[in-house]
Amino acid sequence: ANTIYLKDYQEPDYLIPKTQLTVEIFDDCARVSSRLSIKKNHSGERRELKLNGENLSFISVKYVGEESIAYDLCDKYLTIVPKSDDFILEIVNEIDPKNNKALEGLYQSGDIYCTQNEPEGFRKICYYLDRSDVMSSFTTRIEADKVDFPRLLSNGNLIDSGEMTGDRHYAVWEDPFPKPCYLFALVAGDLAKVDDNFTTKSGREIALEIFVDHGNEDRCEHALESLKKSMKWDEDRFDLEYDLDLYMIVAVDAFNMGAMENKGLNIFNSTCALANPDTATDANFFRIESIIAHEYFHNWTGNRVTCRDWFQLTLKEGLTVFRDQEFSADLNSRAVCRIEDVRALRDSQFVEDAGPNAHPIKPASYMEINNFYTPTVYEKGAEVIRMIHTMIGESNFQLGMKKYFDLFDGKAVTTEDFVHSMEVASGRDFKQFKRWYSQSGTPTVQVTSKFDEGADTFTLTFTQKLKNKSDQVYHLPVKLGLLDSNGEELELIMQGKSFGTETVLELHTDSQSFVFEGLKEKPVPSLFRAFSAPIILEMETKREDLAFLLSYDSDSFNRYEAGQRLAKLEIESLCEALRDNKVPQVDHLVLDAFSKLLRSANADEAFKALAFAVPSLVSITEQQKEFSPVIAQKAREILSHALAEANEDYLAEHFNRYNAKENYVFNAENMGLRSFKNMCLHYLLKLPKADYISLAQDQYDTANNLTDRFAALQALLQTQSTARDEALEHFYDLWKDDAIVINKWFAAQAGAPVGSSDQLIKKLENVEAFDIQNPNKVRCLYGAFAANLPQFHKEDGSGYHLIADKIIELNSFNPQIAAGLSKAFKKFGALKGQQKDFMKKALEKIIAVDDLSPDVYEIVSKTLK
Ligand code: BAL
Ligand code: ZN
Repeated sequence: ANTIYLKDYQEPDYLIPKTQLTVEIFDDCARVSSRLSIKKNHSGERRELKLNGENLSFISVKYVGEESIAYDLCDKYLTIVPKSDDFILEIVNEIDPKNNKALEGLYQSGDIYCTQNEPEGFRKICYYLDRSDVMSSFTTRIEADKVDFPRLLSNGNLIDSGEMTGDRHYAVWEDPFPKPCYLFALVAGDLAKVDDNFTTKSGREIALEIFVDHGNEDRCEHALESLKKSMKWDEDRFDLEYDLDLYMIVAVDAFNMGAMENKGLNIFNSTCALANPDTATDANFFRIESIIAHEYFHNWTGNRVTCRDWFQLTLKEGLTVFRDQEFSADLNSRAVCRIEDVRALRDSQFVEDAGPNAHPIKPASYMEINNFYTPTVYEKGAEVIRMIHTMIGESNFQLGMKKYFDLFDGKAVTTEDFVHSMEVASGRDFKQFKRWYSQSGTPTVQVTSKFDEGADTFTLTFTQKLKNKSDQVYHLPVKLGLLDSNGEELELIMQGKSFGTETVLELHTDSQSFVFEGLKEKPVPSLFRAFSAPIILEMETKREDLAFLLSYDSDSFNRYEAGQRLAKLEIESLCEALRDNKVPQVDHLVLDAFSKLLRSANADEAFKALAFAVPSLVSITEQQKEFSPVIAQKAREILSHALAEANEDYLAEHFNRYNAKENYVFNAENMGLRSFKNMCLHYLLKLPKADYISLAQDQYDTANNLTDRFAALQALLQTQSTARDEALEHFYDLWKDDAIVINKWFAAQAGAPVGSSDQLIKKLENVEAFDIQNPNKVRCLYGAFAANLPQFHKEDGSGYHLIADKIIELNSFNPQIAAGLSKAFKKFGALKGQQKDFMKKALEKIIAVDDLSPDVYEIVSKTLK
């Protein structure tokens, strides 16, 4: 596979100001006729024009009005030597959407034709300059059978439509905004429409339309509400208004990604759009709200201002994730959102950054760009934007956004252009800060403290430890406060100046000290509040101080963090005891601290549900000196069991208190109450009592929403009981024909702490509801199994071989999904002995495959290195 480098970027030799497409859909193929207005884009000699094209059946190429043209055709390019600087080409080709199982370009999902063109799918539709810095005004005519394809959709505004002979019809769409071809979309099919409208702040009426399979009309309301909230929020907080008169969303079942922000015509994975209380959990409702928002926000940060090239992907993704995170935080509980965002960041991005496929948020090279739609580019990218926001504040950040649009609206730009806008608006220098874009790995910040009793000073010293030899120190913000022994916030005084009770310090050098004055007693520091920088904090803190912060820190994130650090210290001790064959004893200080939190009056249920949960298995194993998920899982269970036992009465009582049979309403408060109740249930089922199994069984049977029903099923999945088997059977019978809901049944079993195994996976892949060609099902069965660490890393290597075989199977028709699954082998470097040999064999089996895609090759070869 070829490696492509950022340093080799060159401006395009030609531009395509205007694109006119005609797409005719027939039974056995689709015919694409394109009329491209092309213009030379440099002042020198005319060079050859190389149009990208893959998997296309070429038919003809000519200049408009002429008969023939000299051209060269290979499997990747159609090349001509232009006769002038400004000309129109007419090209005809055919494609085979029905057999397009890679789900890139134009393909079939069920009976619907749809497209996915980001990053490089458009070259699978027609010959084109398939690069994001070529922006064009598109007009699209679609022709198809009237009965099978009553809906014909593309970007922009519908300017013409009508009947044709032979039961066919046509529609013509015009998008007034020039765009790169990755934002082109086309949908044809028999879809139901649910509509609504939104009035913008300047008084324009926007039609909102959601297209779904017939029968799913009652699952659209939440997406529509979320869309209206997003439109309003972007006006209120970012002063950004929608620019077309129509906003369409189409939900399809077969989709590689979550959703796609095509101009005026978003295409969504149905899991990320459709919901009602019976078919979606709180987590699904929340995620749908944030993805609808994310795609909507791309209209400005992504579409109006787009990326110069794919190395700049974080320009639009990091910024848009930051925006969707802020949207969710403004609409729900900011504290809960931040905790969940950081938890996800650490469990996926930190792991990626420590593994064989680590890359900077702006990679310097790639073999296959599809492999770079990663937690690093997205979530770490959002953290980098967040650090700028933390350092310059909301009002300067908004001035920076205004500057960004003033300078770059309608252009394809770079991350430097974004940072430049923020520098101009804030008057700051972010030269050093830009290292966050080009260096990979999570930096560690070591902190030591010293209290000088006579001088009444408290000194904090921060030292940066970088991941790679060539790395240079980062510029980063440290938001902090100091607490006195009563848990009160202390005034921060440095060099005689007061900074209130909370401030943001900035680190620039490898070691920096800050002296706080006027302190009569040694304070307890609360550092990196709200997770102000994506770093690993290394600081020796006594268990007593962590318990204290868990009770008193005014920063909710750090309160949560103190509890997690305390629990991790305890789990580490339990792992040691297990390794030494000693009887593991849970520390009373830990149990008391968590029991106190559970009863605390100054925390809400949503927070308690997060803070009372033991740390994730991933976050524990990432800190282990020797990677051993089986021991870590045992230690986790011991702590969970002890917490359940110590609080049994309280959990049982509060489970009942919140077990109200009210109608399901999706809002932050009710979500919090449900998550607390289901957390209680989850802990109660750690205790071997028939009463609690009945409690879960009863909730499963009587729940009036999927959140509670599915939580009961998951609680039962911790047990080996007939209730578990009955619930699983019932769930399958109820939902086997529902493409979305049944996936939860696969994921819950594949990821279960009890009962999952390679044998079970082989059984589940044979049930009727499974389909390896559907990416959602692959993620829910094989993906969930590969994320079930004790199972995937089973001593006999069976987990590795199962997943390797599936990667090989997927590679032959959907390389992108195969490559995604290949990332499961990321702990290769941390393994030892026989376990490592088993994984090595599995990886070598993959790499030996003939016709291995560049997608899979890139991931696996880097893993083996
Ligand atoms: N642009 C790909 C899907 C997304 O990030 O919105
Ligand atoms: Zn995005």
